[in-house]
Amino acid sequence: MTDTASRSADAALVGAVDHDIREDAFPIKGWDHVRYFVGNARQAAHYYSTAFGMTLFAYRGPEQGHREHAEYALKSGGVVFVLAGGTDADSEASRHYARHGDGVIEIALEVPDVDANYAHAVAQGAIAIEAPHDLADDHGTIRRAVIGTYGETRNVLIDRSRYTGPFLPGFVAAEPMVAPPEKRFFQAIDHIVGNVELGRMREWVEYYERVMGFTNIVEFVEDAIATEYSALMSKVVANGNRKIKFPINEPAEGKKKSQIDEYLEFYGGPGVQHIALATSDILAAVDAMRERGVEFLEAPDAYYEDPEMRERIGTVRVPIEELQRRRVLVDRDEDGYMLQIFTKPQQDRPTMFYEIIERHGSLSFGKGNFKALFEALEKEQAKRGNL
Ligand code: TYF
Ligand code: FE
Repeated sequence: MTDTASRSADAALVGAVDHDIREDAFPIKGWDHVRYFVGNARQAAHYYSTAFGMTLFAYRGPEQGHREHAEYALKSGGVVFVLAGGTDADSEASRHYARHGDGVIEIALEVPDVDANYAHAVAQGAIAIEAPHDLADDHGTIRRAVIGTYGETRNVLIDRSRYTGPFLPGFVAAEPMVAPPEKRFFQAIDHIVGNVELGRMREWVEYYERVMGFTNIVEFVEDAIATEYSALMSKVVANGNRKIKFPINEPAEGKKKSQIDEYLEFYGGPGVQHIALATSDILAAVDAMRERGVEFLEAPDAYYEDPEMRERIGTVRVPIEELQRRRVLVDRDEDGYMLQIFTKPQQDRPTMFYEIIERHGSLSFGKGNFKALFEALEKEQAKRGNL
């Protein structure tokens, strides 16, 4: 999909490391796309076009003989989202939407050999959903297989090396819904986070370790984020080159109702909690998205005026006041620093949200920001009457 130069630029953006893909039991080239089931795909596609600066490039629906769903594929740099809506009450998307509201159904990964990855995963006890099969049209062939993960979420494996069409077989090229922004707001997926039930985090971490050969890269100390602020536990698994990162959260007993319990209750089970989108200019991205009506969680002034925080953060590429004006958070570790901000939930239910992240060497997930972040999150939770 990308040439060598842009591939290495993306690698820096998401904190990837050198890795010999030939020695990997479950080689992955990168993220392919994220597919959502939503209540109204046409309107959602318009929102992601206007508010997130994404560009519609492919479509399939009843006009193409795809009777059950209308599907809109949008991109921003290397990020591809597919929004699928049901065309009648019995469509898969309609049933999923009735139960969960808008949410992620598939996280698709591009792999060099679908059959080899699938065979490895299933031999290691993966939930088998669709064995490898070909999807073809005039533009060539896609090899595809599906394995299960938390809740109803699926991991799709895709080999697109023999395909030249606009997206996937059945899709036709589509014109942008609105003029694309001059400069895109984000260009790569950094990580995708799942929320699972109390006591199940370890199982899902082990699942990715066993089935996909991922490794646990960050071990959050339990009480660093549990009890004191918002009650959750989190572990991150990643593939060999660290391009694919899956943090897994579970609720923990705390003083108040866990934000993870709120999610599980309103989503109706485990699912994707947030997608972190990597940008090379978080200030411009946040300004543009706010201007287009996206709401972000707001860290208090005390966060920026805390001398201990200033000491720990040191110098970053802009004055702290520029971050404070936009409520962008900053964290530093031994490898560098990162800037991040979180949207409020992006659908009627208090379920999925987005993170915008600009990395400068750091592979951190913002541990130093948990207090400020979770206090801001709890304010929203209290407004909803769910704390
Ligand atoms: O992906 C992460 O782990 C960070 C931290 O509700 C985080 O973005 C964890 C839970 C949450 C918000 C952010
Ligand atoms: Fe995150």
